[in-house]
Amino acid sequence: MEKPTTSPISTTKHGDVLIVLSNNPPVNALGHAVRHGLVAAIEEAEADNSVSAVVIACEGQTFFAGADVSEFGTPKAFEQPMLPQVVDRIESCTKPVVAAIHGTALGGGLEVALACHYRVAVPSAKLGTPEVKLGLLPGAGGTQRLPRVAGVRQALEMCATGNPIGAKQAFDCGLIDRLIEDELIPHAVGYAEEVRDVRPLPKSSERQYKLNECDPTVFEEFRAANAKRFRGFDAPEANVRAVKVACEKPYAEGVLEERKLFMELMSGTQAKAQQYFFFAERKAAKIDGLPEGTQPRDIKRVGVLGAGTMGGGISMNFLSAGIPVTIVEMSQEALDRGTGVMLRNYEASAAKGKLTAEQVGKAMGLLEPTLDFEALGQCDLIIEAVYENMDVKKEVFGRLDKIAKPGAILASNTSYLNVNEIAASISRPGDVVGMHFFSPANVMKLLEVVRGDKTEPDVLLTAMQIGKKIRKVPVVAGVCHGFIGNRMLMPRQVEATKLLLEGASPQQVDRVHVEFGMPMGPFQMADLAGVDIGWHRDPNRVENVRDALCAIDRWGQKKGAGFYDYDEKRRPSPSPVVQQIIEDFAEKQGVERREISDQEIVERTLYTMVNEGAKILEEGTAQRASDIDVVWVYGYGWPVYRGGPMFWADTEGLDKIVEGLKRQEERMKPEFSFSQLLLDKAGKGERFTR
Ligand code: 3H9
Repeated sequence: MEKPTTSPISTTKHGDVLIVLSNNPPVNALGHAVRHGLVAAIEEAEADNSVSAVVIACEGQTFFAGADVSEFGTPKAFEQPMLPQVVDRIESCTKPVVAAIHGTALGGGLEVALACHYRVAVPSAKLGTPEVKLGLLPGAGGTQRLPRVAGVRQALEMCATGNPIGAKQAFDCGLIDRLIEDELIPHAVGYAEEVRDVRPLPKSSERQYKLNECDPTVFEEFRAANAKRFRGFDAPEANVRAVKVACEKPYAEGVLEERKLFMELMSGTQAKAQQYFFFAERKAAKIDGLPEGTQPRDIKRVGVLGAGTMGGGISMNFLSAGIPVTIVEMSQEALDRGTGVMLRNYEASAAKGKLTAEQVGKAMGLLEPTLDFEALGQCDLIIEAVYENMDVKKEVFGRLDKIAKPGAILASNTSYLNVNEIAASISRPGDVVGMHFFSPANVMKLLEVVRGDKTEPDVLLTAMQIGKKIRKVPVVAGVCHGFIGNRMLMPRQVEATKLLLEGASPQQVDRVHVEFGMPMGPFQMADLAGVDIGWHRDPNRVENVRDALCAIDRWGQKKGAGFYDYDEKRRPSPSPVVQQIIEDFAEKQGVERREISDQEIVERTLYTMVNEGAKILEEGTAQRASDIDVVWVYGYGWPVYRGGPMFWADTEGLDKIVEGLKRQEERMKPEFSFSQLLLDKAGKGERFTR
């Protein structure tokens, strides 16, 4: 095994305990040098007669957060020692090894801890196996050791969902041997001294009793309970199978099976997509062209204008993050209704055990509901969530201009409108930015931060940073109709509607999208959001299928009818009425109806989105292709195992996308036109993403 020139692993002796310390910022990922250093440290402990126990700990913000994902797909990942060898070497150490955990012990990090003979942790630590979120499974014995230590049910939950557990829960299930309130390393050394003479050494791989306790029906139950959540994904099922193997075969065979499943996943497209997305999400936080030294503005209080569904949801994000909110409405009734909904939402979370009553009280205690517009004058960031109309927005911004304090950031939650035009209507355009939340705003992770031509760099930076603070995934977008997400929705909607006239049914179009992995298709989405959104509200003016549906009150789920019929439990069924409306329109417009293939639906509704994404990219409306993918995964439920529309296009091959679009070009005119960037990249055999 080749020795790295400098090692992130250092060792020091405290009495007869060897402290092995990793210093590999930012998250102590288990790259080659760390793996090498860990094995060398164990060899050192074995060779030194004055050492009788070992403590493995990390410097910085966290215990090992897993394998180094940036090594995946490179020769570095295969450099000896690989992680399975490292963990085996730790477990086979003839002297007791104690893992001292703070921050997050994740993935390979938890596998290192599991290979240690004992684990101690601070109460704030989190432990998990998030590999499934990267399209993988724990590949260094984790699926075999975890059920033996924490129990099968717990291991199944952790491996297949990837969600971490807190140290307290880890202690309760036996994953942690002792919780340490303060000064982790000295106490871990104390613990090592207590256990130094205990023999035989407790090895996770040799434990059996928790496996014997396992009820074999647990696997089927778990699969059934999570079927919807895991739909389309390869990795959760592979995790379930690997944990099941632990119950069925001896450890040595189990790890071989685990390795096989790991390699299968690793070589598949889903893992590549999910690993790409891991970095895409983190890259999205970076702002291109930000002048060096730009500092964010201080946000102590946020103002929200409008207590409707959007305003209430937006407010909850800040309250949950401990930031006081002043919320303004025009009537007491609307204000009471809005704050009532917020409270009920919080209480519903508490009922599910996601929050304590105390946390609900604390969040609501930070809310100042008022009818006094001028109260917004004390806020550092004001977000308007009023009616989506340019005149209304300008009027509101004009009023804010008069009362907002100097330096306050004025944000619009508009989902389509021109932020430059709004900014130009007031005396401080540099303070204006778009903050486009997605509905339900307290749940959806995406935040499009719209950078106007005049938006000051520190305003943009503040909006991005506060977005992260309220646990959103903020993405910078430029000004255009619909920004990144809604703009790409438009060509999809246009073609989906045309396809209905040409012979497809709403259910066929929706099925193709659901089979692709989307949570729902365009017509299911229209029914859910409201077919009447953006409708002109004149039942006598019927120019298209949507107008016809709205005119007869088929506004979607809320009316029990839209593109589909709904029963009292909101279960959809195809509607003969809608079918007739479609056929009548086709006849009126002289559209010849024909059989539509699923492939045509893919080409006209999904390939067109890629084309629009490429336009967004070439105009600079998105900073990078991966930002578009982040928008679509977090804002619209694009299946993460396909990476996002731009990554998916790369996977398909851009030449194939262009070919498909060319096939459909005539039918898609006049609305459709090619993105030059797409044509160029396809011509040169290039990709959008790396
Ligand atoms: C695994 O372990 C497989 C094994 O079972 C089997 C192997 C054979 N690698 O998220 P942040 C970077 S799979 C490389 O913003 P936070 C990240 O890109 C692994 N780099 O911080 C970012 O870089 P930059 C299983 C990593 O405080 C910086 O660190 N483990 C890794 O919000 C800061 O990250 C996981 O999936 C990594 N593993 O959150 C854990 N992790 O500054 C993944 C992070 O250049 N990591 N980086 O943009 C996390 O969940 C979070 O990073 C963590 C910190 C909670 C640790």
